[in-house]
Amino acid sequence: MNDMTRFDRDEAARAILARNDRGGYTVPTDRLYPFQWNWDSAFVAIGFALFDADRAYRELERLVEGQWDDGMIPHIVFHAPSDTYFPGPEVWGTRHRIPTSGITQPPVFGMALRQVHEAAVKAGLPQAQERTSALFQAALRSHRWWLRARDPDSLGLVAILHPWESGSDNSPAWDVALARVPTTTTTTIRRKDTGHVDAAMRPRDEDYQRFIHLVDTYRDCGWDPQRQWAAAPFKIADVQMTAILARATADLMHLAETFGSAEERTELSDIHRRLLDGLARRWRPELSRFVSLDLISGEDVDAPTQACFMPLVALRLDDVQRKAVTAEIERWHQGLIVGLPTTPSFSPAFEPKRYWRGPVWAVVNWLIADGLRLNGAEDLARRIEQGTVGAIERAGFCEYFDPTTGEGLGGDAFSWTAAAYMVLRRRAGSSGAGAEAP
Ligand code: 9WN
Repeated sequence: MNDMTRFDRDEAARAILARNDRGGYTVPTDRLYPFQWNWDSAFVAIGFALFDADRAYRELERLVEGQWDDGMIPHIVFHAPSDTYFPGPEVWGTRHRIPTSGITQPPVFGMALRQVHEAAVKAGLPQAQERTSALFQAALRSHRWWLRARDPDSLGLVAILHPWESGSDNSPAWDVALARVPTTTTTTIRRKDTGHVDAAMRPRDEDYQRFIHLVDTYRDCGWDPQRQWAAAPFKIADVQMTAILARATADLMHLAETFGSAEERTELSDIHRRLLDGLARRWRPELSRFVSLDLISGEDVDAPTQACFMPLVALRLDDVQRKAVTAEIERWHQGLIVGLPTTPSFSPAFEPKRYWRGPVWAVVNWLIADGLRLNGAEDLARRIEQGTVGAIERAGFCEYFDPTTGEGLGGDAFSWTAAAYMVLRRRAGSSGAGAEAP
């Protein structure tokens, strides 16, 4: 992509979204991920909002077709059959109107809705009010589900019951907890991912055995949230998930000024307060980061991963915390070509090419930069954005990047990387071309 102008690259990013369009929803990439994924679609909607607010709404509306009656928005909606992905709908065995998975993913949805709404109003799109209003109600029902199903003890932290819910599937953050999950499965595992990309860039077979053991366990609970909560052998109150939920709640509070009732505004403020308090308690000054809580062992999750900085998207840090976090993020970048790595190179768990154990993801940098900017660390935010844009300009719209070499890895022509490029290039201000992350 090095000989392309920024205009050409923007066109290339739009072309990827067009190529991955399957009829109002966007697959993350062809074949490797042939369905609609929850948080991918939310990021993609924000990308669409830059040039086509109607299509941005469609992305969210199609995702909501998969929303369960209890409010959960599943992590995959299987709109049309495909045999290039495992596990497909037959493994999940859920009973929604259309086939879906039975778990969820980070609720970027509320963040996206606010941005799509603002873009639609700016563009004078007809029916923007009605469309936002319907999606606002869907988001509100999903946030209620989160608090009810995933914080039943009112910790102010929401829990994941499966690593796939985190979106950071094989992160070292789950190593200790996942080791307790048996590798036995009743489902036959037929991995397809390693037929599309190098197995060295993917989770290991043992990870998949545990992932599928969890799916088997929850399917045996009939996907009932209370039974799953009681049976879960993996249960982590996750600071990344909680932070995204808290931030999305703040965005819904903003929309609620127009689209919510007085009761709904109060309800959202209460949810927001509860989540901010929960997150604030997870700060560990001796580590300069936030830590998740393993609800089965009662222990802190002390593995350093990108999740530890995600609370910045929701919390206003005090001066001491801000200085500590920015110094820590700078340390994570040292010696690397592209930041922010999902696991720092000083960690024994660091693997620069293996999925969530080191590689850089454009959407993670997008959120972290957003959180840094919210907390007044404008310069570092811009450098992360420029570094990400530069990496995409050098290596293409790949799924993720090796932080030590900048090499593009995983699937290519990736939807959320295309969306991230368009958004970050505008936010970073000057061209990212050739720019290195800090
Ligand atoms: C399982 C689609 C998704 C992302 C996740 C990423 C990966 C799926 C997989 O791909 O997960 O959900 O099969 O590996 O980890 O964040 O949403 O891009």
